[in-house]
Order: sequence, then C-alpha cells, then structure tokens
Amino acid sequence: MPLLAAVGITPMRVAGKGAHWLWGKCKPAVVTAIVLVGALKLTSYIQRQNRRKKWNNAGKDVVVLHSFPRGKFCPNLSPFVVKLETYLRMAAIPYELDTVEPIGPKGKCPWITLNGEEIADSQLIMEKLSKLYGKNFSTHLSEEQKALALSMRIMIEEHFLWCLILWRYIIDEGRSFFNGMIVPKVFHVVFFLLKRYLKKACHMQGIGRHSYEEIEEMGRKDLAALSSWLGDKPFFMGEKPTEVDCAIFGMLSQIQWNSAGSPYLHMLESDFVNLSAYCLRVKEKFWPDWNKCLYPPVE
Ligand SMILES: N[C@@H](CCC(=O)N[C@@H](CS)C(=O)NCC(=O)O)C(=O)O
Repeated sequence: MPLLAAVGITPMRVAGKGAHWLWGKCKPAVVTAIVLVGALKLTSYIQRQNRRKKWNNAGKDVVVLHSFPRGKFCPNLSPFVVKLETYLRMAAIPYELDTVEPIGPKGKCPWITLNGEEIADSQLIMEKLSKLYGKNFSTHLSEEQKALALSMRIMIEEHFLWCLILWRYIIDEGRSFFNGMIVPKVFHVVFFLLKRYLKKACHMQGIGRHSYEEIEEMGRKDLAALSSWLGDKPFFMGEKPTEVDCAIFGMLSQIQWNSAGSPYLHMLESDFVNLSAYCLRVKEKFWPDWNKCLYPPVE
C-alpha cells in the first residue's frame, strides 16, 4: 500500500476516477432520471395545490371530509370515518366527500378541510365542530355519565380496534377487506406489505403478543360490556343519541357489515343481539340514504 501511495495511487483517487468514468458513461441516463423525478414531483405538487384550492372553495362552514372510498356493504371500511360522518349527520352539518386524498396531515384517515383549515383526528374534529356549530349532544349528561361515555369510547377505539385489526388483516388475511370495497388490483399485490406493517403495529401495541384465543376473549369482553350497558336503551346514554354513539356505531358497523365469518359478528348474532339491533337503529336514524352511500350504490 505505501508503495502504491508513493506512485500516487490512493483509494480516494481510485474512487474519484471510478466516479468520473461512471458519470461519463451514464450522464444522459442520470440527467433524464433527475428531470423525470423533478417533473413528477412538480406535477404532483401542482395537483395537490389545485385540490386544496377546490376544497377551500367548498363554501363557508362546509366540511370537506377526506376519507377512503365508499364500501360495498357499509359506507366506509374505516370505523373512524363512519363515526365522523354519523356525527356530521347528527349535527346536520353540511359536508362533501373527497376520496382522492384520504390520508391527512397526521398520516391517518379521516381528516377534514374547513374554511381553508386542515384538521385531523375524528375526535378532535368533532370537538372543534361541536364548538363552531354549537352542536354538543352531551350537555344533559352528568359528570359521571360523561366519564362512562369517555371510558366506553376509549375501550372501543383504543382496545377493541386492535382485536378487529388483527382479525381483519392477519387472521382473515384481508378477505373481508377486499370483499368490502373495490380496491385497485395493485393493492392486492402489495397487501403483504400492509399486513407486515399492521403485524408490527399489533406487536408494538402489545395485543399481537397474545394468542388468538386470548385476543378473541378480550374482544368478547369489550362487546359484552357494551351489550350489558346498552341493555334495552335505544342509545348508549339513554333516550337521546350522543357523541359516544357515533364512535360505538362506527366500530360496530365494521362488525355488522364488514366482517363476514368473524367471531365478533357471530357474537353480535348470538350473544349480543341488542348491539346488532342498535346498529340497525342508528343506521335507520342517521343513514336513511345508506344504500346510496354504498359503492356500487344499491337501488
Ligand atoms: N385517532 C384517529 C384514528 C384514525 C385511524 O387510525 N385511521 C386509520 C384507518 S381506520 C388509518 O388511517 N391508519 C393508517 C395508519 O395507521 O398508518 C381518529 O380518530 O381519526
């Protein structure tokens, strides 16, 4: 090595010469690639800006709800979209749907654009809209009842959700998912990536470390708790529907209409029939146009 260095051959010089030779050979291809990527990025930026211009012009106080495309049996395969859309209907807030950009500023679906502002997370959106439109459906509840409603929402959204994710994407291998909405073919090919991502997420959350029997039992306990609290009441907090109904209906709608063959659907049909009847009741009250909101629409 010292000998080579003495005649001026150092690793840096060899690398430099190599890069120079490569650049000379590949220059046109590299320049073309840079121009192409640049053009693609610019086009996508312009399209993004144009979409925003359109959404900002939706009209004052009109919500643009960004979500996944419509489902075949339930308007959406996201419990959080069904939750938010049910709230918009409950509060009679005007909204329009966008399915071009379902993932929002926090990397999740749904999100909304309202008067040029982008807001993410179904719960934060509902709280914001509740103030803006003066639509709070829980004012008549005692502090104790509000605490109970919050606990039920967290149980269903932060615990039961994982039981369902695990069933939908890992156990069922996405069958009910692909059956429930029209998905581009390429998505079928790359489904293994989504499955891998969700498996990792379930492991990180902790639920993925249990056996499937244990997870199913945890899910059953959540549904049993909801069923016994609901009892014969029409809605979770009594005679009148409140915000927690949106969250619970959002999740139960996924069992009722998007989980054919799942143990959770079986539970709704056998042990917790009041939850199944509740789904039909909320659907009837807030989704009279349900069939038209499916894709393809049902006459
Ligand atoms: N806390 C959020 C949860 C939303 C959420 O988890 N959405 C799912 C679809 S159902 C999502 O976008 N997942 C994408 C991801 O986790 O990367 C909300 O209430 O909006």
